[in-house]
Amino acid sequence: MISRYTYGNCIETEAVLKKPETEAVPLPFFAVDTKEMTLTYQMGESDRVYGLGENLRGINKRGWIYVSKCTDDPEHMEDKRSLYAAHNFLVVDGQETFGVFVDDPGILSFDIGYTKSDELKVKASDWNLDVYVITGTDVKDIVRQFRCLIGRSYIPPLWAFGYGQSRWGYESEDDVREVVKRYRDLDIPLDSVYLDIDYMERYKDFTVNPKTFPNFPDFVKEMREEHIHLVPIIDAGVKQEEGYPVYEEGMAKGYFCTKEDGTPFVAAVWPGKAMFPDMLNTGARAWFGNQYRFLLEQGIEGFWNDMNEPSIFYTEDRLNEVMQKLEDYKGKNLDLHSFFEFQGLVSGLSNNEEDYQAFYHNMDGVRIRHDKVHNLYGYNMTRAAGEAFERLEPEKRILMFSRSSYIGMHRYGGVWQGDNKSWWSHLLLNVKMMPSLNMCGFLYTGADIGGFGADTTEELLMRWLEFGIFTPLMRNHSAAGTRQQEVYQFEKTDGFRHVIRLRYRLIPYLYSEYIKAALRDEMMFRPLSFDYPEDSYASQVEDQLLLGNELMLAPVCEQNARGRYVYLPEEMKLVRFLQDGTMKTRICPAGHQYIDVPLTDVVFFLRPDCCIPLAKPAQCTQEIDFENVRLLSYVKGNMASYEYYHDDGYGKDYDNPDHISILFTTEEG
Ligand code: MIG
Repeated sequence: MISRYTYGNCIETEAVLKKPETEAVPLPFFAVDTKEMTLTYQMGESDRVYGLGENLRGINKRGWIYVSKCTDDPEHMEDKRSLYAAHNFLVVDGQETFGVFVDDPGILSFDIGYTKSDELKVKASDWNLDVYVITGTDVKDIVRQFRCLIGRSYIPPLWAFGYGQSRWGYESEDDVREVVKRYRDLDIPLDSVYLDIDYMERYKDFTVNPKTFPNFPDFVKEMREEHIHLVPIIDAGVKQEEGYPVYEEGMAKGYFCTKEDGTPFVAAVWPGKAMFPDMLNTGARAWFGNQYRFLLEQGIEGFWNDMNEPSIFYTEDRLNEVMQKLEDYKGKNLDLHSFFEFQGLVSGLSNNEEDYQAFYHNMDGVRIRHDKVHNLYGYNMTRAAGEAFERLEPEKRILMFSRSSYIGMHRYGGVWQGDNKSWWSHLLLNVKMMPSLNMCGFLYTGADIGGFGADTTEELLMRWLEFGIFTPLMRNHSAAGTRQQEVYQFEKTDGFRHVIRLRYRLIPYLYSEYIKAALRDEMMFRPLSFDYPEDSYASQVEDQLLLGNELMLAPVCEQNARGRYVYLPEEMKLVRFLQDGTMKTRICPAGHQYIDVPLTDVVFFLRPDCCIPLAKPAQCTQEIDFENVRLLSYVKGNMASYEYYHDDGYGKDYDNPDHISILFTTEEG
């Protein structure tokens, strides 16, 4: 059951499409303090708290304070409180079990046992909220109801399940050709190459550098013939430059955000001085969305939206102010206090709170200061694109994922998990974020495999791929200036080939699981406790996941580890794929087991009476044979069965029952 409670005058976020009537009765579970602007729940000693989508720390969120404030901060350290998204949905599971979604586009904090260990306190910065409280038979049921409330998750094209190579720094056609060639020469499958900001002309959105990509449509075609999709990046800020049509048109139509006095709000980002399209304005959104046509018409079928928190390097106004103040320091003897102030002046230029209070949106006639709706910006940039794709390419699925997001955006695209680092702890963070993102509707997701910032290692990349072959978005991406991270940069490529090939064998299963999860409002990745609620140990497991109804994953996330302890809530079949092409299986009893996982082995667990389809190896998604699959099964009773979803991978006829077939077997395989 879902009940809605409204406080103040809510700003419409469109996270929820069909809103239930507002309840008059007091909010259940929580004590409400309208002065403090808080909702407080008294947690039982062993209550667990799940959710918050893209965020730091555990699967169980208890024990920390989180802030919903979309932020471009590439230091994903344990002590941070926010990442790029605001996903205000939680499920408390324990003495009482319920879900809560706080629909508020402003800054919110979730103190989950941080100040007081038994208190869950949600604090708003404005008292205009819609609060949804959801009860149900169990956690999975509550999540399902929530997902139904917020609408069906985005479905990407099939090719987006292939492996993608990316790097900030591919500058030209030849750079891209080289990547493809190296993969093809090594017989390692690949479906896409990502174009980072370097493909543009001086970082101008919807331009292609004519010097480095002299004939872009032909190049896109050449790549398509190689079964490669190019996926360009789009940044939120539009370069301020006379004669640049996107800028001029946006100015003429009044589609950019402005300062209080109506003059342009200018922020510096990659293109230099730039304007932010008013993504919260219907007209501006349609206009910005239409710009994607420039690339669609050249054969592009996928995009990633970046810098849409929106990220600000500095604003013109603040820079002038700071420059002025720096003048004052000239020739002065700085005492410690003024030294730190001096230092802070420059470092405080980026993503400055005050800058977010200095510009305005025109929300279809209502003028709203940006900070009140901050968390909706990236969502609406991606929505602009998604709505445009429906108009421009109604028959086709277009790949779209974003860095910043809010619940509601999950209907238009996926998310990648932002600028992580080549750290073992960030591989684990990737694992932990999968289920919480799924809870909030984000199914198409993955992290930068190998890590974005910092130098990766061959071993980290290998272990990350061994997990990444299960995530819908499987992309190796890294920052300019870091160690080259394409798999062919390393000494032993046979292991990489083996692991990435296995991804392609698993795609029929992964794709089927993805679509079923989207169509049925289910989670593709779940914490163990969601399926084994009676098992008190399962609720403590933070480094294993269930995938679909069939698999359990237990990734190795430690340097030099050649195995790990795995907790099995029940007897399962261990499946091991070795680099020599063989597969080995054995039945593992319930309980704690030490499992050997040599560096290039892929290991997962199959649940009783389950089977999954496994395709023959393929070099790209187009070559996968979805019909002639073998079944990998664990028959404990009489039979193992699987509900197999399979369609053409491109059309939108999702609900056609012909796409479902039941596979079953009575034999071990
Ligand atoms: O300020 O476009 O998260 O994936 O490579 C950095 C360059 C801007 C941040 C993205 C990252 C991308 C990078 N971008």
